[in-house]
Amino acid sequence: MKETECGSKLKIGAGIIVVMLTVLLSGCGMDMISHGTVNDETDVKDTSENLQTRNRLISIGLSQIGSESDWRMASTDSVQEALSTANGFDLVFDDAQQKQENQLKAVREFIDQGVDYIIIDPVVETGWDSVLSEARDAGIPVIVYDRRINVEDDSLYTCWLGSDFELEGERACAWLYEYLKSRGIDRNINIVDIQGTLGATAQIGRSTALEKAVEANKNWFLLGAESGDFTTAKGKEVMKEMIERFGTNINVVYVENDNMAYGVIDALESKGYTVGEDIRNNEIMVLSFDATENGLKLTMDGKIAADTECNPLYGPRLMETIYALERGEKVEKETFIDEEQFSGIGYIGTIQVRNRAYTVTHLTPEILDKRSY
Ligand code: GYE
Repeated sequence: MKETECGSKLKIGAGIIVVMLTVLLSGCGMDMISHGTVNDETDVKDTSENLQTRNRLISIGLSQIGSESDWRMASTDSVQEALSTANGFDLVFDDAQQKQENQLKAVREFIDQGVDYIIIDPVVETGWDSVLSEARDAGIPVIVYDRRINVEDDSLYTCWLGSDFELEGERACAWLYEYLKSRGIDRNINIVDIQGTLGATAQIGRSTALEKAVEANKNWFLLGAESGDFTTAKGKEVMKEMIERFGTNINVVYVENDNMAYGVIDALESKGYTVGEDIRNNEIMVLSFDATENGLKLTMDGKIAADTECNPLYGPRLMETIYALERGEKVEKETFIDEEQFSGIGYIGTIQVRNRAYTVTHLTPEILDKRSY
């Protein structure tokens, strides 16, 4: 055997030992998996037998949406780092370039390869029934994360981990409400919505929250809503159209992710508008989602008035979920992630959503420094 081959075999061997030990020893690990810990001797024995039968890397086929945003890149880094050989995984990663047809093709390839698990971040919610039935016929469990799928039969997937996107939207709207109240601004507020990819859970939740808030606040008006597909370039293009249509009537731009917010700010500034909180003096307020490092820099500068976090770090969560399944444990069907909200200007300490107070983090250079994506 050549030395390099031998080295890589050794590494894989070490990986298997690491995963077996980790699976055996980690009964509780992640905060979000609040169920099914190994809690009696029988469980431990079952687990060890189960793992001995596997005795190799766990093969995973993961279908990622694309690389449309900073959020997405951070999410990809996170899953690739966690689902590594050293952690006991053999990961086949597929980037679908934002196209569902590519995702369906990738999943069918994973089924042909006979992977142990299929993981999907679905670009849109609908259209998954047939391919997931095929995965079920092949006996391959499917884990969904971030965005959701909408299928007739929920038992077609094992579990979903992700954000409450409508809650994110409600928090953004509640922040706007509190801001206007605290500044005594009671004039009409004209809003445009730069939406994410239509049919994606993140878009549906964030747009729905805005529509409901406009319904509930009699002096808020939604002038227009259009998709910028979560990208900077499309966000800029759509904002230019909105400026043509509504010009100085716009008070607030509700942008459904940070990358589109970069494009929106660029479009506004290049047309001579001032982006900021001072609505009374014709500044245009931008609200955004994700709270990536670049988004938070703009929030520090006051160009994004409030940035509502969406957490992209799914790697460790997916890893723990698979370890739990390998131990033969039941996992929660749905698991939500806790998220924050940031603002650098017009400090609002708390907002009320769904009869609960949420803290708004006042952004400081120290917080920004710690942001890793
Ligand atoms: O907000 C956006 C990304 O699905 C939550 O997709 C995700 C969204 C995120 O491209 O930046």
